[in-house]
Amino acid sequence: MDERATVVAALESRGVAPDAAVLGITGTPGSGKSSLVARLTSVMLAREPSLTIGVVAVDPSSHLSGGSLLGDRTRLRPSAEAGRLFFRSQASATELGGLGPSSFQVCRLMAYLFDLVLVETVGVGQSEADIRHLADQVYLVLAPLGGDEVQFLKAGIIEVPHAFVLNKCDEPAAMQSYHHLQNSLWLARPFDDAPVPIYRTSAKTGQGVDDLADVMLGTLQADHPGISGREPYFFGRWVKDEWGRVGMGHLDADLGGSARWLSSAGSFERAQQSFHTSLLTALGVPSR
Ligand SMILES: Nc1nc2c(ncn2[C@@H]2O[C@H](COP(=O)(O)OP(=O)(O)OP(=O)(O)O)[C@@H](O)[C@H]2O)c(=O)[nH]1
Ligand SMILES: [Mg+2]
Repeated sequence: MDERATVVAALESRGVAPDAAVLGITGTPGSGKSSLVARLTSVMLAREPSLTIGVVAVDPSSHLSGGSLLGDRTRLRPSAEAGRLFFRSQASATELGGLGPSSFQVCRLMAYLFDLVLVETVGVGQSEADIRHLADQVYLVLAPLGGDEVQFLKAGIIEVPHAFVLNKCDEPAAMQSYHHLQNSLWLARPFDDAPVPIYRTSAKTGQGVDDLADVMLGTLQADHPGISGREPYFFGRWVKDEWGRVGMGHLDADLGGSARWLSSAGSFERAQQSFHTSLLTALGVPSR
């Protein structure tokens, strides 16, 4: 077992269950996701004295901007917040910054350790639709007049978020972009029961950040399905990445699919280990 599996096993043996709410913060490069996350976490930790938050940035550039930005802010924070915020930057699994099975495993481990997990990803294409398989709520961050609405319409990703955040509202073009976005959504998502919320924020001035922090804290109270329910999808992704079509065929035809295999194995890590053996056996390769 690797270290991560050892930690999960230790937590499970103490009866700890992964119960965090997971929120996805996605959006175009430079729209202010990391700055916003820094502000939001600061407000949330101040409001809720016992709250703990884990942040994962799955982002090719986060080591340049987001990571150092949050790191700097974390160092400057008052000691009351010390130990309640954890930041982890993760190289993306794909060139486009999409999520992979290892992002899932990092989030799952964090879900054992924190009350709230925030996942920052760059949303540039269809691969980003993966975030909805990981997060209970997805927020898409846009900057004024980026033309992002059109880009997201084309990529089909406009259907993914539960809410939009128009950041950089301190900029003069913000109002025009807000109306543009409202109109695009009306056209692009005609089947929504209620209009999808658009929050207006400025990570620079702090405008609108308190309101958005309240909305996010509300998710902690609401029912969230829990990270375990997301295992079958990411187990399937792992099999596909590691073993391709042969692996998927074995998983579906011989083992009854991800959910069944996971429940018979008892944990994600054990399912991975025994899948390896099972596939080699099915292929007639003697195990060492
Ligand atoms: N005017 C203004 N600038 C902002 C705001 N939020 C972020 N910025 C600036 O925008 C730039 C990008 O901010 P980041 O927070 O790194 O954006 P990001 O979306 O995390 O960027 P990547 O992770 O590289 O995709 C930085 O120069 C920020 O200072 C805002 O609300 N208003
Ligand atoms: Mg960032």
